Amino acid sequence: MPIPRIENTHMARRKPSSSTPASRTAGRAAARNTDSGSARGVPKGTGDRIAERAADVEATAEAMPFNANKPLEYGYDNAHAPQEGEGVEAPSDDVTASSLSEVNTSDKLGTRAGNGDPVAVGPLDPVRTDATARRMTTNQGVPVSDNQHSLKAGLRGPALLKDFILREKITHFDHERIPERIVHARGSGAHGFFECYAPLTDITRAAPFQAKGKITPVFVRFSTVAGERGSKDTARDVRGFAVKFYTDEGNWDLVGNNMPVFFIQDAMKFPDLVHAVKPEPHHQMPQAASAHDTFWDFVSLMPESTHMLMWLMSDRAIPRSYRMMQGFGVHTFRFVNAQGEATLCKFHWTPKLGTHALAWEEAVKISGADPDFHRRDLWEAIEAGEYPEYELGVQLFTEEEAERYSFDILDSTKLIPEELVPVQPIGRMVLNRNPDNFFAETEQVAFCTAHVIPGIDFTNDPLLAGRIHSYVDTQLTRLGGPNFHEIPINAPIAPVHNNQRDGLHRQAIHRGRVSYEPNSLGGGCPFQAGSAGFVSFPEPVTQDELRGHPEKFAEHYNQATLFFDSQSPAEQAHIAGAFRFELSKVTVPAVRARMLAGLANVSADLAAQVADGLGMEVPEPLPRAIAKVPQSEVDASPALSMLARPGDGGVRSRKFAILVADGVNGQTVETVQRALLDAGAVPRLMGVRIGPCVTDRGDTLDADVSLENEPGVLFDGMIVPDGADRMGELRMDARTLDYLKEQYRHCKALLILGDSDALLDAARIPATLPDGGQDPGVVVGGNASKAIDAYIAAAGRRHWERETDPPRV
Ligand code: HDE
Repeated sequence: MPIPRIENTHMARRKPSSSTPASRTAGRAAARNTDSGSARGVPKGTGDRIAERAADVEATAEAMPFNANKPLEYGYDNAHAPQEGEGVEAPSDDVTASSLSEVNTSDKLGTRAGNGDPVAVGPLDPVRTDATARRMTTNQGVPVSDNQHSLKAGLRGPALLKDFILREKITHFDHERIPERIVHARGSGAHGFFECYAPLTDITRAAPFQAKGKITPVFVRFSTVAGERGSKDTARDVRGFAVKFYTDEGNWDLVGNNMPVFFIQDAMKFPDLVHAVKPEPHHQMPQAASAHDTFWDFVSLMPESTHMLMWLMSDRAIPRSYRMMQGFGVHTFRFVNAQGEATLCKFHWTPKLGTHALAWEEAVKISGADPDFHRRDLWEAIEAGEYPEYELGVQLFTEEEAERYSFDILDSTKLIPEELVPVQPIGRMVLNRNPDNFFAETEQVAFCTAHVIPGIDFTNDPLLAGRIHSYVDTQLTRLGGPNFHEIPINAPIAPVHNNQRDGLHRQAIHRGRVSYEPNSLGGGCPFQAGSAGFVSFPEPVTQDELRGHPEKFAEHYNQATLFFDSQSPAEQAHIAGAFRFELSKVTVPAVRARMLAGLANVSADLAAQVADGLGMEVPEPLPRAIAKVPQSEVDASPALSMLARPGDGGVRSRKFAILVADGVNGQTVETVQRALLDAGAVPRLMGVRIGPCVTDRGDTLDADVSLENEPGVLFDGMIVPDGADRMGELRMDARTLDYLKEQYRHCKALLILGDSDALLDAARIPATLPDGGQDPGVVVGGNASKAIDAYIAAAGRRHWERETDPPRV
């Protein structure tokens, strides 16, 4: 068959050329070349698009006869006042276009491009996809006729290599996983917003803090540190608390933790720390746990980690929920105002629901029953409209004040006691939307301490310096190249324009030929922003190049002692118990002894308790690295106790199990359920198995969880309604008593109604505290509606005062 001839419609419609002087014709003809041009440029008004464009390019370039900013690039004063770049508007779109043929549009090309922002910049709508009412296709958009069978030569014949549909599907599947984060691999994320309480213009020009009520979108990722991506949520560990602010002036990442200090003082030691805490390299054990030889060997040789160890062994390391833990920026940062004046600053997030913890034994059991405990909790709360909320506070201080402190504010193993510098609330963050897709958002989000915006700057904290390098570096491998900023979750809502080009997975298609600056062919664009851009705080550098730390860094124990002494008796007991547990898992006695010698510098009492629990003597305290220990500013900091922040949530969004079986008092269940729902709690009916059970009224209740599928550790409290006598099934099930005992042992509130109090006796649960007082967390009531009120008042917290070591129940 002959090849069809395509008619050239443009040529067909071309006008006959007018009578133009020969020199002009030469100029126009030259404008058609891409390799050489006329000496005189091309005149306007010829009506020829190529020539018109050449004339416009010439006019644009001519508008910048020289680089006016050049003289301003030199000298001390100019360095402090960067100039805005020069830019001229091109007379036509053709000037900055890549080609004139861009007028030829199609379904693929869309319209003729303007100088728009890359597609991922701005709201996520353009990249969110949905297959509702759509047919299935390959990645090339080819409709798939059959998604059940591979292509074969005959029904019983061999599969064929040319089955490109099967091969595409399998190949993509083979590459679904990407490298996990080297630390903080396990995490959960959510979208939300930050709202500013009042303008902070006198201390910072940072965009989120410029007006009362100003809203900035955020994405938050909470994480554990040591475990792998699929590890349990309730490990004893530090929690990551990373917030990406999508501000008008670009992305700001506040990549913090739920503890205000860190193990080490210098980034140089980070790989050593992480190697020590991760599963040991020879056998890859233990997973998501610090309770092993290498971790304690390392930290016992690094006395600066002692303060952080106190936090790690405290209840902070086993939060009840991501919604119930604080967050901290850890390092000292700098706020900078429009005049270039700086104020030193520490960031604090405080949860509205207060700070609450699990019991250690409970955390261990939860990790078996529901390794996704914190992920599920966050997801369910947001789906239910119980939006987690945190207040952002700052400690503000000057360089001069900092110099007077007994510790160095560049040392990340130290905090600034709130009694010394109060925390001032500046805004709130609300998490009100779950991600659409875990991988696309929570896994691919790339936080980075180097992502700062005008108004926020670094200090010389040597730990922070290493982080500023590390986060971008790690994304290059994890997200496969330098364009990870274009992944939709990472793209800012502020426009992005620069001359960076190409690289793996580039998404933006840049128009035009200009990818350098200065230029006149692109009208000088994009031009530098000058003082409207990010201007680094001009901190003077005066000392020799060297490796070392200032003397104040050598004091390692004052704040560890401050932390321990500021805890409630129950929290202190938990710290001692945690050290005992972790060190009992160490197999080398010398490491244990070294750690005990370190603890002897923190608290004689703590060291004695831990030593006793390990069957050891307290050794001589470790020698100190500093000859003269500076006097601390405060002896006690009540703000360091979790109990100082009960929050205002009560039982809101907490889960309660109401035990039901045939014969249960239907009226009581109804009353209790209603009261809990009214208080914002999540009541669930727990039966021996899921499904219907018949109440004493003859109506039917539907148990949605069972003793088997949701162990009691997953609930914040338990209620046994009236009717135990009749509920033979429950009485006969040994797990009922186990559950009651566990609830009691983990210091949760119990409500036992009517004749069900016999179960308390059977479980040998006392109604009195060890000191003989009434236990407010064991409510044994007659009248259900009164009793549930008393119960709700008691059930928003743990009743640690009931604890004994070892447990009596
Ligand atoms: Fe990180 N840290 N870190 N870190 N960190 C990472 O970045 C690093 C440190 C923190 O949810 C990595 O993208 C160094 C302190 C959080 O995606 C990596 C040093 C604090 C997250 C990295 C530190 C943190 C990370 C691994 C010492 C609290 C998770 C993957 C100099 C203030 C962010 C990644 C998320 C993640 C390096 C110490 C918090 C390797 C070198 C101190 C919350 O770049």
